[in-house]
Parts: sequence; structure tokens; C-alpha cells
Amino acid sequence: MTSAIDISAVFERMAIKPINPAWSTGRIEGDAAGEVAITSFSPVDGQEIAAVAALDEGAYDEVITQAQAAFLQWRNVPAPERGEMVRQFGEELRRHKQDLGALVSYEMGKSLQEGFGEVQEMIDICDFATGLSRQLYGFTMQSERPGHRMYEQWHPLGVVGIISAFNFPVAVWSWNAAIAWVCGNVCVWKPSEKTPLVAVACQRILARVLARNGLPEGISCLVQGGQPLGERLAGDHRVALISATGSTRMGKSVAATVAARLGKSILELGGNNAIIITKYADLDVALPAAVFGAVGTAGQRCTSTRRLIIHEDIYEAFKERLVKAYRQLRIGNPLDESNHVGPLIDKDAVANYMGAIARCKAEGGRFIIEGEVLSGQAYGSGCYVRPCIAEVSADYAIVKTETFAPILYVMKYRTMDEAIHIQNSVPQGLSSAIMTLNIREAEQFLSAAGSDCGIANVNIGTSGAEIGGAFGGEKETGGGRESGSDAWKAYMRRQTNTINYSDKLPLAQGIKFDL
Ligand code: UN1
Repeated sequence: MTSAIDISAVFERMAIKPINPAWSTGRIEGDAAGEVAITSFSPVDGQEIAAVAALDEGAYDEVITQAQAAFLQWRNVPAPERGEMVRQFGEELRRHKQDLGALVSYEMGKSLQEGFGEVQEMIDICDFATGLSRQLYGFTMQSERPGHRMYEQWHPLGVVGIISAFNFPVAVWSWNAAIAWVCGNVCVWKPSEKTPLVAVACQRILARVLARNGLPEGISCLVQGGQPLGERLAGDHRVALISATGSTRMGKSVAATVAARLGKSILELGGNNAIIITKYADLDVALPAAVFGAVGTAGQRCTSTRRLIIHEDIYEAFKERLVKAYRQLRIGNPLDESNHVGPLIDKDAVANYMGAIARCKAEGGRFIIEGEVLSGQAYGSGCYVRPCIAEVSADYAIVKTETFAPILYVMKYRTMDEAIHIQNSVPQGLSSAIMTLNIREAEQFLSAAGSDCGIANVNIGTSGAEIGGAFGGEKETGGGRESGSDAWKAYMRRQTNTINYSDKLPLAQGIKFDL
């Protein structure tokens, strides 16, 4: 199968030279030959797209030193001017939306529409961060002492380490980086080793913006490597904040390493997201929400819908519509816009999918749409699987586990209390949704006694959050918030300032200390 994009033309337009390691701002000179390289394979057609050089041991320190030097300059640039740099980055992304979106789609395997959508998220966060650069507000407080003024201000942290996952290989980086930059930080990005090329493309785009503005490239550093590199970043006391996206297993390890040095972390880890479909739901809205949530990005979003909790009165009717919709799904090359579902990221992911299906069956799950690995010429990469649906009991161990694949678990409930209990009965707490036109049900779901997730939606699905809100979740999802609202505060340090403009020294709490 051939891809629908001319990859070498994309490389040329984006000035990407695979195998040449000089794209990293780590100023790594020389040729990739002889160095450890990371090979990027497309799950679309199994082709080796390119190899990029991994960062070698010595170069790591050089990168951090360069980032630290850039910080000394960048922190003194007024925030709105930093916002102007980010605005220009957003403009460049608009120009490259087609190419970058197609490259995301080809390297990661998501649909072309979702590849474009991912770049749109980057553009949106640049717009948001540009506005934010004039709104890094602190409070002023009333002092209890005469002739005193109290206020707080927010200062940048320094070097921010960003560890991102393969499934949103560029958008998640941009949520972190755009906010971190306007806050006055510099970033060191370790992308997933499964998607190294799109990271190179972003770095190329940004490097041009920095050069045009006479700014040091160290404001944005790219370090390519595997898990040991991530651990090194997490353990590095020169890196003030680590923002990590990925599995709960990875997050626990990063959290422990960062906490051991009392560093800061933002963790955006696994989800096990459910939609409650009540008997008052508009099923014409519920159906596409459930199907897109479960099969979009081949079930590889943190926010993918993994569980449907359906009221018993409408259970059979909804199940029937769901099965019918699944039978119409077209699985194939994600660059072909007539397909709904592309491949999983690699064969390990396929093995996890198969393993979860087997575990579900062993626990008593009944598949109403069977899963399978697809074969034949169109599926030559070996990464294409059929999205499947199992009827389960909410307490199965597999149902409480996040499997990054299009496996949907459906279950019945009778009362709202029961539905909310089931929704909350998993270790993860990222996204959740209710489908109902009944205001009592909706408000109960959103109340303190309702969903325990970081995201709770009414009459939309669990995935596809806008960048304007704070993104993240509770429990094993890690508790961090990225992107919009006031998530920026995690990228800055708060300083409380008290100024005495009187000729006395009154002490707080009325303490007397006479000399
Ligand atoms: C992720 O899967 O890590 O809400 C991020 C969504 C997207 C982001 C998902 N905006 O589905």
C-alpha cells in the first residue's frame, strides 16, 4: 500500500533532513552514522520513514547548559514580547498545517482529519498563550500593618522538561511549551521514541521563528532518546518542572524521581473514561459520541471512551444501534479520508489488544463485535485491528485497566447512584460524560457526589477536549493540569512581596520587640 502523501516533498517543504542530527538545538554536530539512531516506522504501511540521531551522553549536559544560558536571557524579555514569539509560531503552524498534519497522520497512524485537528490544537494554544502573556495576574492583598503594601507576583521557573507520548505527538508538547514560554521558561522536549520525526518538524519550524527574532535556540531544545533519557531528565535538579504524559507506570516512576529531589511535576497519565447513557438520553447524539470516543485515534487517546454504562430500559435498543454502527466502520489507511479507523501504533500495541481481549473472555466477557488483527495487502503493517465491543460486568479486572486500543466495554445499570458508582469505581480519573436531557441527572453527575474525574461532560463524549479548559485528571491519572484556564500557574513560582513605606517597623501579629 502506498501512502497518500509524498513524504519526501513534505520533508523538503519543512526542511527536515532525516539522518542528519543537526536539527536538535542541542547543537549536536556531525553525522548520524556511528551514532545511536532511532528509526521511525509508519504503522500505516510498515515503511521505515527515517532515522534520527539519539542524544548521546555527553551532549545531554551541553543541551541543559544551553537551555540554562537561554533562560537567563528569556526571563528578562517582557511577557507580551514572549507572547509575540509564540504568536509567530502559531502563524508558522497555520502555514504548515497540511504538511505537519499529514506527517503526524503518517508517522503516528491517526486519520488525516485528526492529524489536522492536532495541528489546530497547537494553533489554538498559541493563540491562547499569546493572550495569556498579558494576563499573568497576581493578587494584591490588604496588609495588617500601617504603611505597608502586599502583593504577589509570578516568576518563571527555569528549565521545563516535557516528556510526551506517541498518541498526541506534537499537540501535548505545544500545550506545555507555549504556556511555559510565555511564562518565561525554556523547554527541553523528549518526545516519544515512536514519533521522533514530527518532533524534528516542529523544532525546525520553531527554530526559524527564534532565528528571525534574534532569540537563542536554547529556548526550545529537543532531546531524542528512550526511557533512560526520560529518567535522566526527571532526576536532573537543573530541570525545575517535569511535565510528563504517558502511562500510569511511567508516571509513577517519574513522580518518584522528581519528588526525591523535591522538584515539581505535572502528570497526565492514563484514563478509563466512561459515558453514562441514561433513559433520558438523545440517542442520536449518544451514538456518534460513543463510537467516535471508542474508535477515534484507534482507541489511543487518554480520553478515549472505554466503558459505556447504559440504563437497562434502553440497553438492548442502544446495543443494537451500536453494533450496526460498528459494522459500518471502514478500517484502513488513515490518509484515505473515507476510512474511519487507522492502525495501532505498533505490533506491541496489537499484542496488548489481543491480550486484553483474551483476559476479558477469561473473566466472562461476551463479545458482541469480535476483535481481530486484520490481514491482507491493505493491512501489511500488521498494526490494523478491528474495534470490538464486549458485554461485561463492571468489576472485571480488565475493565478497570486502561488498554490503549479500540476495545469498548458495555454494562447495564438501574439507578443513577449505581451508574455514578460504576463510573467512579476505576483507579483512573481523567474524562467522563453523561448523556441525558434530564436536568436532575445531569446536575447530580456534575455535583460533588458525581463524577470524580478531571473532565465531566454533558451530552458530548469523553474525548476531544478544547484547549481553553484545564486538561488533566485525578487518582492514577496523576492530578496535573495543562493547557487552558489557570493551568499556567504550575509553570511559574509565586512570590509574596511585602513593602514597608513607613518609618517604623511594626511586626506582624502585633508582636512587640523594643530595642
Ligand atoms: C491525550 O490523549 O493525551 O481531549 C490528549 C482530547 C484531546 C487531547 C487528548 N484534545 O481528546
